[in-house]
Amino acid sequence: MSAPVNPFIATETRLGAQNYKPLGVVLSRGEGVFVWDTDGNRYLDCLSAYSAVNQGHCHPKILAAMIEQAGRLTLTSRAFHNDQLAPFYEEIAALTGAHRVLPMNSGAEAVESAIKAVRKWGYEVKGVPDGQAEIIVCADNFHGRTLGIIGFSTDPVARDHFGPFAPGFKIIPFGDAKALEAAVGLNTVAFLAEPIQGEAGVIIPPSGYFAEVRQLCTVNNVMLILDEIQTGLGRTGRLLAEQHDGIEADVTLLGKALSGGFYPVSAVLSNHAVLGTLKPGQHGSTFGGNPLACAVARAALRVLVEEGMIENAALQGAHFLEGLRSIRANTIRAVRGRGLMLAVELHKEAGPARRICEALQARGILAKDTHEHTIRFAPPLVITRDQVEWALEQIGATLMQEVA
Ligand code: IF1
Repeated sequence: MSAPVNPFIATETRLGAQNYKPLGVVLSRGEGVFVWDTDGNRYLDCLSAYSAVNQGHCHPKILAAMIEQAGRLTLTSRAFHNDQLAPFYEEIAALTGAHRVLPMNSGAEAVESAIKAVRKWGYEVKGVPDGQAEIIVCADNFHGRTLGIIGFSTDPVARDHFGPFAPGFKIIPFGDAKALEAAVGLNTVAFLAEPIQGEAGVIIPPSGYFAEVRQLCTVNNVMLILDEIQTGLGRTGRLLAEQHDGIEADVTLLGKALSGGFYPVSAVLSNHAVLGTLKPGQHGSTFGGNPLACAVARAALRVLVEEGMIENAALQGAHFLEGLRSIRANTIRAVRGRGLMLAVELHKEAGPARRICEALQARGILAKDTHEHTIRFAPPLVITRDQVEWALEQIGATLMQEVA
């Protein structure tokens, strides 16, 4: 028996580009860790819009800041100054220790902007011959969807038939410092990596890896760019995931939760001369650094810190991880996680992880599969211990049921 056709889904299917295959749920409201569908069913959100709503859905303080600013001034362009950009710079710099900030909109734009900036730094500061700058990246990376970025993706789905691509990138295995050492050359300007690979399935590198990477980059005058668009802003139980490794990147990329999910806001943070190479006219964006984005981002950062969300992510994340590890389903191949960035990888024979996500949906949990066999759990950082307990019961029951 086929399910009745949902009119929203039918229209999306008829009129939209089919570049997504969403679960069959149509959401119309969100509050904290919960979202509701158009029939009024409530779900615990274990995706958080790919970690953009770390602060929880429709956080009242971010909402208030957005409404207040939207009624005052939304966009000036960067042809003029506005009174929200300076305090945004000050607050994000104080929080992260960054020396310079470049505001953009999407995550992919932040990545592209960093690539432009480190190349320029390479030519003008490091002295790389023009046109020869090389950036080292990792296999199984995910940094976004633009042509520049997918050109150095190793995922055929993301990359195939979109070429030709820009040269200047060298791909090495993730988590292998020796490979980085061997790959660095005279023209290497940067090493770009995710602290924990998200799309690849929450892949945590061996401990000590990033300390070695930091050392190699420093010794070879190579800029270390960490893409913290997904791992940043509390997701892993620290403000930035780099803090787990006791290191500081030269360039840090933030996006997603920088607005708490209200608005596309991203930023390139640099604690080196990198952003200093950009001169008037060489880079920009109509919306980047607009007063509405800045006001929203300021509130999003404030509640993250003031409401203890980062500490809560560490606490609840540890409990969630322990709970996932204690599930005795033999379909489970591996459980990984740091903070509230968690994943359960199933054995290939267990069938597609999407089936589990559908079963979880029926039990009131929304989660997303990645790469066929892995389910990610990344709830808003405001999740409580009771809610974690409840989620673990549902996840355990679902995985045990799938065995039978
Ligand atoms: C999609 C995953 C998450 C990112 C990192 C940059 C960007 C992303 C580390 C680009 C974006 C997204 C986009 C989303 C799927 C998604 C994702 F499944 F691919 F891995 F979050 F879990 N760097 N990640 O994770 O940011 O331009 O999208 O703002 O549907 O493509 P963006």
